[in-house]
Amino acid sequence: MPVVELEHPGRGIARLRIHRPDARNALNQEVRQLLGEHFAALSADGSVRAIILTGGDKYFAAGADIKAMAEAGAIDIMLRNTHLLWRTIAACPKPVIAAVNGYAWGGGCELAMHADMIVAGEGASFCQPEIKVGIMPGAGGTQRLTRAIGKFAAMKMLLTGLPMSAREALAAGLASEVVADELVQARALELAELIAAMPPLAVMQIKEVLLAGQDASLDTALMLERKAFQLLFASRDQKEGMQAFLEKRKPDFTGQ
Ligand code: DAK
Repeated sequence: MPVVELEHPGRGIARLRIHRPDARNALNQEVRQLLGEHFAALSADGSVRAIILTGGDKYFAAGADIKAMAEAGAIDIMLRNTHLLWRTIAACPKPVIAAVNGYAWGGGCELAMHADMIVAGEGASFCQPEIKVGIMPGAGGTQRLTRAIGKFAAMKMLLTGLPMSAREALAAGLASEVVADELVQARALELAELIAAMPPLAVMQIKEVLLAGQDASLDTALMLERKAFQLLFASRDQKEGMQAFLEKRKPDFTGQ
């Protein structure tokens, strides 16, 4: 089995599953490379409407592979250019749902934060323990985490390396939903199916505007929203959605 497996659990849905159970799904260069390649391909695949990112039923990912970093020098790390692989995930225009069981630690927590929604199992935990091995987060842990849960909660996680339970993560805003461990995959799939049935252009515009707007001034962000809103009136799906409502029938969205 490859260390990242691509599955198609439903129409218009792709699921990427990290599979390195002996290393608690730690992210080595092969995993990152494959994630990057899959995300690039799925981003360009018009038939894909939602992506589930998971580590399966036991572990999401316990961070970057420490064995592959322990002896590395600064230039080795720089030349690995892993930010280019992460960037492919961040740039994915399709909605991404992280289905998290077990550890989402270090780079695993950063990976989950690249998703647009996080469905966590009761037993999941989120942690940025890099400080305990002498480093700090390098794939968004200081920035995406702070944007998600605010300065004081983020500082606590980053400076102490203490884990956050799934329930705490939900309360803090780091998870979208918490469900029983055995329901994580089913719930993620259910949400992906809901989104896959939505008009794809509206889905993409919402994701793009929300993410771009987070780092813009409110005025600029509201303008982005307004422009995207106006643009959607050029879509067939807007006509179909509103017509279907008026005719009291189910809309048939085509992505045009
Ligand atoms: N790396 C490598 N191997 C790992 C690992 C990891 N992060 N986590 C677990 N393993 C391996 C263990 O070494 C062990 O291997 P064997 O001894 O069997 O060969 C096996 O998985 C099982 O681990 P445990 O026996 O420890 O399992 P437990 O269930 O008892 O504990 C644990 C699970 C997750 C609590 C524990 O394994 C643990 O604390 N793991 C380390 C967690 C950690 O510190 N994670 C942060 C790593 S640093 C970058 C961007 C980002 C990053 C780096 C660069 N760039 C842009 C350049 C991110 C850095 C990090 O994530």
